[in-house]
Amino acid sequence: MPFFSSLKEKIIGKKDQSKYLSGFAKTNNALGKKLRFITEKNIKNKDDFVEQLMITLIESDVGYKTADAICDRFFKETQDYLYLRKEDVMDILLETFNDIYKEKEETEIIYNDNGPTVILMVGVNGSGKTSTCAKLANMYINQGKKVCLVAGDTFRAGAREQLEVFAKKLNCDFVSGKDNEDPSSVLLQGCRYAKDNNIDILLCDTAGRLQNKINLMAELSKMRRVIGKEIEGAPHNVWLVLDANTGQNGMSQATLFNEVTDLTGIILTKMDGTSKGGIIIAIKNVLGIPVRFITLGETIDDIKPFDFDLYLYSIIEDLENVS
Ligand SMILES: Nc1nc2c(ncn2[C@@H]2O[C@H](COP(=O)(O)OP(=O)(O)O)[C@@H](O)[C@H]2O)c(=O)[nH]1
Ligand SMILES: [Mg+2]
Repeated sequence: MPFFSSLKEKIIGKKDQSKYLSGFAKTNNALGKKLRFITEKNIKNKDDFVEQLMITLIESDVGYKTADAICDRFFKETQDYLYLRKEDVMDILLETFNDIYKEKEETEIIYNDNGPTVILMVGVNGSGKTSTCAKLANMYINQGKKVCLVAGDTFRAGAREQLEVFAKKLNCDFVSGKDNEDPSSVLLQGCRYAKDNNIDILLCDTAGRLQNKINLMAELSKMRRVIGKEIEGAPHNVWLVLDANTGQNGMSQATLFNEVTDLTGIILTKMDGTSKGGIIIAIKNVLGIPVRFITLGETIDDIKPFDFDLYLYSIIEDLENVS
C-alpha cells in the first residue's frame, strides 16, 4: 500500500496526533468502516462498486458533486479495477481523496506584519463563533501574541457578556459596544483600540444573523469597508464557523457566505459530535476554501489546526490490520 505507507510516514512523530485522532474517531469511523465494508466485499462488477461507493460518500456528507469527482478520478487511476487487490482499492481511494482535496491551491492564513491582524468570524447562530473566538484567543495568547476580543454581536441578548466572561478568564483585551449598536461601529472601535494598544490579533465576533442574502451582504460589506479603512488589508482573514454536524446544510451555508463575502477559511466545530466529516473534502473541492481549525469539545483548548494528512489517516487508522 504505497500511499498509505507514505501517509503514515508523514504523520509519525507529529505532535498531539493521538488526541487529534481520537477526536476524529467518531467522525471518521463511519466513513472508514463503510469504505472498508465495500472494499472487502470484493465487488467485481464495476457499476455495482461505483453505486456503493457513491452511496457511501454521499452518506458521509461528501456531496454528490465531489463524490462523482472522486469516482471519476478513482477509475482514471485504475483501468484494471477488476484485478485490484481489495487493500489496494482502499489505498487508491485514499490517494484519490488526497488528490481531490489538494487539487485546489492551499492558501495560508494571512498575518499582518505592519500592525494588528484582523480576523472576522462569521456564521449562523449556534455554530460556535463566540466560543471559538475564545479558543483562538487562548491559542494565540499561548503563542505569545497580544490578543483583543471584539464583541461584534450586538444583536443577541447576552452575547457581549458571554465574550466578556471569556476575555476576563483569559485576561485579554476586550472591546464592546451597546446592545443593538451598529456592529460596524463596534468593530471600528476595536480596530482603533488594536492600533493604539499594539494588539497582534484582533478577533471579531459577529451575530449569526441570516435574515436574507441582501441584508447579510449589506451588513458584511459594511463591516469590511469600515475595518479596511482603519487598518490596511483588514479583515485579513474571514472565517466561517460551521457546525460539522449540519451535514450538507453546511455546504449551503458555506456557499451562501462565500457569495456575500470572500471567505478565507472554515472552522469546523463540534467534531467531537456525530459529524461524518466528508464536508471537509466537499468544501475544499467545490469552493476552494480550506479548513483552518477544528474544535473538538467545549473546553478552551479543544481547538486544533486542521491537518489533512491526520484527517485522512484517521479514516483508516486500523487499516494496517487488514490482511
Ligand atoms: N461539544 C462541543 N460543543 C461546542 C463546540 N464548539 C461550540 N460548542 C457549543 O455550541 C454552543 C454554541 O456556541 P456559541 O459559541 O455560543 O455559538 P455562536 O452562536 O455561533 O456564537 C455552545 O453551547 C458551545 O459550548 C465543540 O467543539 N464541541
Ligand atoms: Mg455568539
